[in-house]
Amino acid sequence: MKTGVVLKRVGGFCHVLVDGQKYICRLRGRLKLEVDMILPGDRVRINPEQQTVEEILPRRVTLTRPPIANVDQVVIVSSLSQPAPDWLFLDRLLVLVAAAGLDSLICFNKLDLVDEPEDDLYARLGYRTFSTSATTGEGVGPLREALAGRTSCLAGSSGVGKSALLNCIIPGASLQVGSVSQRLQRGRHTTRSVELLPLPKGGLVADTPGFSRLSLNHVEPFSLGQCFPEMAALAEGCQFTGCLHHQEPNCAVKEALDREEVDARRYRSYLTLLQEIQRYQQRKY
Ligand SMILES: Nc1nc2c(ncn2[C@@H]2O[C@H](COP(=O)(O)OP(=O)(O)O)[C@@H](O)[C@H]2O)c(=O)[nH]1
Ligand SMILES: [Mg+2]
Ligand SMILES: [Zn+2]
Repeated sequence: MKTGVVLKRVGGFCHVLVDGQKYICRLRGRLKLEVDMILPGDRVRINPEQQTVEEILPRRVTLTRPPIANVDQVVIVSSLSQPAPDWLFLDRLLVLVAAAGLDSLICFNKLDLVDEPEDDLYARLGYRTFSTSATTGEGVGPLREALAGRTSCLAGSSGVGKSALLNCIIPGASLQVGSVSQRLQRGRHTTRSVELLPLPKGGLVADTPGFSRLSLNHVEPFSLGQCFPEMAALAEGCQFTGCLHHQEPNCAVKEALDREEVDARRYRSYLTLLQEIQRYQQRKY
């Protein structure tokens, strides 16, 4: 018996990676009933001679959209140009990843298209950021290091260069890279099964169609502030416990905002997302 990790599931078969080697296994006996519950990233015990999955090991984390098990970190990819960065979308993804209890890495791609790199606000906020060009390969080394040995998935809008980056990181991955318009023509109903790709230095990564659960409806208003590190750090100084940093008096976040110590654009993102959550909660009751 050997322990491995499921890379993908095709019908009743699992592609399992064990010590760098791939096995295509069917499920044994009663496990057949559980085949639909197996996700890429699940750890399983296999019988290599029989090519059978004998046991599904307990799961640490489950992501539903994209459906992957045991993800450690999410790489949020944004492009510096073409398309221009969508900061609200980046902040929304950062909240989604934090609310899922996962680490986020931010990758600013298409560095070759800009003269000046962005002022790295996000690095100052404590996020791990990377500036890369999938075209020239610049900056891809540190990102490759950050993926080594961990299970990661990529998130971000279509066209920012997720597949191109993975082709750079994994020689021979040959993921389909396309222009934004080509993609739209292909239609939105194209479904791809999720697959984890083994990385050269160990670890796994999924080139997913992105985090498609983009609503924050499952996040509580107070937890939202906890997902903005600069606000979470100040919240203790607010007069009210559970302060939402919006209309409350003596709010340490708004005071810091007035002193320009909290970035105004980040605060606007926060308010936009807060109002979205609050509107949802009002409808619910
Ligand atoms: N100039 C430049 N173009 C890039 C870079 N990375 C990706 N692209 C282009 O951006 C488009 C979208 O890339 P793709 O990897 O398919 O994006 P995805 O939708 O996020 O997977 C393609 O035309 C790529 O050639 C980059 O670093 N620089
Ligand atoms: Mg892609
Ligand atoms: Zn406050």
